[in-house]
Amino acid sequence: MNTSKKAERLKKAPALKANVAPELAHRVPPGQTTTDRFPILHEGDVPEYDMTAWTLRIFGEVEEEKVFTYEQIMALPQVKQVNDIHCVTRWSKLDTEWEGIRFIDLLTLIGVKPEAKYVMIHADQDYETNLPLEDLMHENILLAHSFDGEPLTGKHGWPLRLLVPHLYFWKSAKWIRGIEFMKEDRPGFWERNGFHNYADPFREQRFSGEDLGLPEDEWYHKDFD
Ligand SMILES: Nc1nc2c(c(=O)[nH]1)N[C@H]1C(S)=C(S)[C@@H](COP(=O)(O)O)O[C@H]1N2
Ligand SMILES: [Mo]
Repeated sequence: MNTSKKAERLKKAPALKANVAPELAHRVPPGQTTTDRFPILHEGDVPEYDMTAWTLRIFGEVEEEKVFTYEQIMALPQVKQVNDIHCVTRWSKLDTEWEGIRFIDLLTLIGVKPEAKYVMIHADQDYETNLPLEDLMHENILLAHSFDGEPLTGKHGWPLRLLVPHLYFWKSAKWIRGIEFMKEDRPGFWERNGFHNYADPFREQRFSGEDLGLPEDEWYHKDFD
C-alpha cells in the first residue's frame, strides 16, 4: 500500500450507500456501511512473539518507568464488552464482542504525572497513534486479548491490542508494546499522513485539514475473516 497517498485516495472515492435497518441507523456514523465480516488492515507483517520475552513498556510523564510482562497484565481484572467499531475506510461492525483489561485498571499500577495530558501508543511494526489521556479513561477502553470469545488472531492484534470504540479504528493499535505519557500532543503514524488528529466518526473527522470529500471503501480487496 502506498502510505503517503492513502488519505488522497480515500478523499476521491465515492461513498457507499447505507445498508442498515432504520432502528440501527443512529449507531452508524455518516458515510459508513456495516459489515458482518472482520476486515484486516495494517502496515507491515504480522509480528510473531516469544511470550516469555514480550513486554509492555510504560514511559514518558510517569513517576517511574515500568515494564509489564503479559502475565502481569493478564492478572488485572478481566472484562467482557460488546461495542461497535468504525474504520475510516467506511466499514462499521456492530456488536463486536471483546475481552481484555480496562485501560483505567492498568493506570492504577502507574504513577502518571499530573502534567500528562496525551498518550502515544507504540505498537509493532513501528506503528504509533496518539490520543488525549482523557479519552483513554472511559470505562470501555480496553487492552484487548480476545474477540468473539476466542483469543485474538495474529492478524487482529494478538497478544494485545488497544480498543477505542468511540474513535476511528486506526486509533485501536494492534500489537501494542509501549504506552508513552506526554505533556504535549504529537501526531502518530496516520495522523502524520493526512488523517485527522482526533478522529471522531460521528463528526466524520477522517482527514487532517479541511474535509475534502469522501473516502473509498477499500477493505473488500484486502484480507478479512
Ligand atoms: N500495530 C498496528 N495497529 C494497527 C494498524 C497497523 O498498521 N499497525 N492499523 C490500524 C488500522 S488503519 C485499522 S483500520 C485497524 C484494523 O484492525 P483489524 O485489522 O483488526 O480490523 O487496526 C489499526 N491498528
Ligand atoms: Mo484503517
